[in-house]
Amino acid sequence: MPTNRVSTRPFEGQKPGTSGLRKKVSEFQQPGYLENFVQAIFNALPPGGGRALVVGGDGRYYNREAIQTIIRMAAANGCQRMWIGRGGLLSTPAVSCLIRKFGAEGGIVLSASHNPGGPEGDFGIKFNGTNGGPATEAVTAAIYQASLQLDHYLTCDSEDVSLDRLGDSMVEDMVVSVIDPVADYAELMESLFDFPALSQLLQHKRFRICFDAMHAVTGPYAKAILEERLGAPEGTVINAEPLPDFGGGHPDPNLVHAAELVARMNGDEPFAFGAASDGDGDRNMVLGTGFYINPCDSLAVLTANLHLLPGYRDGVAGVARSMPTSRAVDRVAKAKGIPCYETPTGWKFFGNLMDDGRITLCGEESFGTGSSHVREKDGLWAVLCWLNIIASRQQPARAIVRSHWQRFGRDYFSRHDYEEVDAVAANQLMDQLRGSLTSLPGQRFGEHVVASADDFSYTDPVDGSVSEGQGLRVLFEDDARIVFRLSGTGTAGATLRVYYDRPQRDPARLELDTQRTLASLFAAADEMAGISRHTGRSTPDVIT
Ligand code: VG1
Ligand code: CO
Repeated sequence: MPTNRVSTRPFEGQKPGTSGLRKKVSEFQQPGYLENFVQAIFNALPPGGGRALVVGGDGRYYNREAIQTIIRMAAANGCQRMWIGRGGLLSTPAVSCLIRKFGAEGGIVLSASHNPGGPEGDFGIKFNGTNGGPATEAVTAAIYQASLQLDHYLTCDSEDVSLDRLGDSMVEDMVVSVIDPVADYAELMESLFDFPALSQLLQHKRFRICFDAMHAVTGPYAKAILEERLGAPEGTVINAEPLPDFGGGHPDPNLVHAAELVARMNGDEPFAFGAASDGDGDRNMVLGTGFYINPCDSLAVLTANLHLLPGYRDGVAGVARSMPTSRAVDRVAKAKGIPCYETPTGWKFFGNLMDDGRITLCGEESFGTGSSHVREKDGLWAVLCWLNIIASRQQPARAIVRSHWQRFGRDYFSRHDYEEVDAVAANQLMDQLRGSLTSLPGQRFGEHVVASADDFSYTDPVDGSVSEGQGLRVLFEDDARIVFRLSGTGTAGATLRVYYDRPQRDPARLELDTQRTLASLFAAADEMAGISRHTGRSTPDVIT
C-alpha cells in the first residue's frame, strides 16, 4: 500500500482536557496540527489497534475537511474498516451506540460540544474506546505523550470520499461505509422506551412540545424520532438544520443560550414540555410549563422513576454523579438501597462503573444525563426518558418534580461561571484557596460554619487508578456546599466554575427562589476565595 511518511515535529499543548482536545479552528488549521494529534491517537493504541473505527462529528466548521484527513491517515495506519455518518454527521451518543453495535475498536468524535463554531470558533477531537466511551485518563495521557514524541505521520494520496452518498468505497485497503447517522440510534431508542405510549402523548392536542436543536447535530435525530416516528406535529423541532456555525449561536442548552426556546415556552402558545440539546447532542435541558428543571434534580427524578420505562424494568443497579453535581440523587439511591458513586467531572469516569455493571444511570450538573445503553451522555435519550415518565405517570413534568421534592427534599443548586478570566489570576485563586483548605474547618462565613474542606481525589473502584486535583470542595455544618474548579474545555483564558448547593427538607420551603436561597453562600465564596479580588469581576458571566 502506498503510504506517505510526512515529517513533522510536536506541537505544544496537545493535551486532551475534560473531553478531548479543543482549540480555536485557526489552531487546528495549522499544517500538521490535526495530523499530529490523529497520529498520536494511532501511536497510543496497542499494536494492531484501531483497525475498525466509527468517525463523525457535530457538523461544525472544519468537520468535513478533518474527516477527509482522518480517512487518509487511518488507511495509512492500517485501519481496515470505517463507518462515517452521512454528511460527516454523528452525534456523540450515536458514535457510542455504533461503536458498540458494530464491535468497532473505537471511534473519533469531531466536536467542541457547546463551544461556538464557525471559522472564528472552536474545533475539537476526541477518541472513544471499544466500550463506546471517552478514552480513560490512562489513554488520554498516552495520546498526549505520543504527541510529544512525533517526528512523522502517515497518510496516503487517495481521493476524497463522498460523504453525502450512502454506501461503501475503498480507500487503499480500508472499506469506508457512509451510513445513515440516525437509523441505528433510533432503533436503540425504540428498544428502551414505550414508543406507542410516546406517540399517543405527542399526538395529543393538549400536549405540545418544543425541541430546540440549536442548529447543531441533534436536529436530524430529533426530527426523525419525535416528528417522523412518534408523530409530533411538524415544527416541534426548531433550529433543526445543523449549520457549520450553529447559526451564530452558542449551542449550550441552558436558560441563557437557549433563549429562543425559553421565549417560546413563555409565549402565547401553551407548551407542556420544552427541551434543548448541545452541539454534539450529548446534553439536555428540560423545561416544564413555566418550570425549569435543574439537571441535578433531573438525575434524581430519573433515578426514582426509571423502572417505569420498558428498557429499565429490571431496575437500577446503581447511580453515579460528578462531584460538583448536587447530592439530590444520593437520597434517592439511599431510599432505593442502591450504591451511589461520586466521580470527577467528565464522562470518562463513568465508563468503568458501567462496564463493571455497578451503575445503570449517571449524570452531571452541566446538563448531562445518560445510562448504560451507551457510554456517553445522551441528550435526546434524556428527553425521551422524561416524556415516557410523563406518559406513564400521566402527570406534567412540574407535578412530577414537585412531588419528588416533597418525598426526598430539594437541593437548591446553582453554578456560577467566570469566563475568559486571566489564567494566571485564576490559578492564583485556586492555589491560595488550596493552601488555606486545612485552616477552613471551624471558620464562620456569615451564617455558615465550615465542617470540612478538601481537594477532591478519586480512586476508581474498578481499576484502582487515582485522579487527583479534581476540584476544591467546602462542606458546611448545615450541609450546604461550595465547589471551586477550573474548566477543562475552554480555549481562551481560564473559566472559573463555582458550584453551590444547599439541601432543604422543610416541606414549606421547597418553592423558593434559588439565587436568593443561595445568596449567603455566594458571599461566603467570595470571602474565602477572593473571587472579585482575583478576577476583577463582581458578577459571573453565566449562571445556571
Ligand atoms: C464541561 C462540564 C462537564 C462536561 C464537559 C464535557 O467541562 O462542566 O461536566 O463533562 O464540559 O461536556 P469543564 O471542564 O469545562 O467544566 V460536552 O457536552 O462539552 O462533551
Ligand atoms: Co456536548
